[in-house]
Amino acid sequence: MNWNSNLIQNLSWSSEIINAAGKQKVADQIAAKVKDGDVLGVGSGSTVYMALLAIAERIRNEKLKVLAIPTSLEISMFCSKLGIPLTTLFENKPDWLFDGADEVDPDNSLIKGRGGAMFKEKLLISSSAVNYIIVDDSKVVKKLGTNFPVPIEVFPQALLHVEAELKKLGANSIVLRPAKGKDGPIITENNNLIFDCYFNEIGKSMEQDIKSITGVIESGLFIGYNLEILVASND
Ligand code: ABF
Repeated sequence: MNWNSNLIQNLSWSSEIINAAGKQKVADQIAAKVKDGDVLGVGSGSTVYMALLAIAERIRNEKLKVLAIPTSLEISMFCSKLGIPLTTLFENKPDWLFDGADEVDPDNSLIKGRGGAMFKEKLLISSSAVNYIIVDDSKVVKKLGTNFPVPIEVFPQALLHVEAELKKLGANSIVLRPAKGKDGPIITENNNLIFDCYFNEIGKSMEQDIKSITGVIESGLFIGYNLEILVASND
């Protein structure tokens, strides 16, 4: 391996989050798809982490050469911990990608971004020809916005402007996402803020309507993307 220090080796993921049988099933399905030489787009979240564990085992056992393009700093560090070499969009394009989601509707539209990494997640999904979304059945909903708000990454100085424009689009609840375990808002990897929004209705044009507001970096709405959804039950 490499010079990987204990700082990275000691990273772990809370077992409460990953303790779902469905997530393990889809994680294993993803690991089985990996081929020697693949460049993988790697999303974020605990299901992705479980898939990385299974992929790392195949890499070790079968001496596969695989490169990963991660969507978050957290996942970059986990790849390093697991001995999965990293690359970037400067050098490579993903052959295929896997990522989690918070909600999946009957049209395969998604809400993502609970980890705040939706900008990079969307960039990688847009850069990859084949995209697998891996979820357990608790994520399947009839209508987007049932259990999760739509996260929206906002340039800090645009906060009030974006809030006013979101209200015009029918946002009925807009919360500035708080930092975990300390005062103040959460700051994204791109040094922006996040609104979590509920809307009266999420129509087909909502992703584009939100994106067209000056000051919006990206939203966690994924409508009409080329995605293959892998769902497994928790039974
Ligand atoms: C990322 O991780 C996010 O877009 C999504 O919000 C979250 C899903 O996490 P988990 O797999 O832990 O449920 O994919």
